[in-house]
Amino acid sequence: MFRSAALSIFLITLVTCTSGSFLGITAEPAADITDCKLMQGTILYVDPSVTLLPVSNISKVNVAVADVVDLFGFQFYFGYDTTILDILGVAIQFPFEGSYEINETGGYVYAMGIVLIGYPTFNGSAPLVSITFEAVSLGGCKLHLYDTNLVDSTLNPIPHTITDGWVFGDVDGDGKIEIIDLVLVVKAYGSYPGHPRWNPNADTNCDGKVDIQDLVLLIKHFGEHYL
Ligand SMILES: [Ca+2]
Ligand SMILES: [Ca+2]
Repeated sequence: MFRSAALSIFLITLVTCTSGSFLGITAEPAADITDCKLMQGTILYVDPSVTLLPVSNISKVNVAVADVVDLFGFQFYFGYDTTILDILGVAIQFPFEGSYEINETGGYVYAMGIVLIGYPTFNGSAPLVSITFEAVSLGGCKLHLYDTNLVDSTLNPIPHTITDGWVFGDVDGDGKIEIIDLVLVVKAYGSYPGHPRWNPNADTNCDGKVDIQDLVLLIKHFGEHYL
């Protein structure tokens, strides 16, 4: 009963702290990984930022917070491509409790939590929620955090930066990152959706274009085997 009351207060606060609806809660604009390394302050991020995952394999990422002070509660949406990933499980991490929804139609996981009754608000860095998934088809997929909210013990929003993650297999799906994958990226280099040379599997960082960043990602993991 006590916990339900606390959850209700948290939800009401999230609504009143924003000018929009509950689903319209906004946060700081997302920054890329390079920017985040240069920034100070609280970060909500996908850890690890890159997950290499061949088809039919299972992996897990955490949605984690870094350098937070007086964290009482959180909520976020975790968007993903349902044609590439199947969400298998979601777990709110200690010392938080909460709830979640896996919405395959909308292509997102929604999660919220508050500190367990009897525990102090949280300071520091820790995973908030773990999300387990299986790759069901070849390709890359951004793990996009949006409509995020962190609140402190006075139920005021905590400013924070967001860092997304992404998942990819290798370009040709044989479980190895080798020269043929680089060749496929080169063949699709400069392309985008609708372009005659577009190959979505070559867009390893899922930003809608095949460019130097896709090559760099492959080179970074060159020689790795997954099967
Ligand atoms: Ca390959
Ligand atoms: Ca790309």
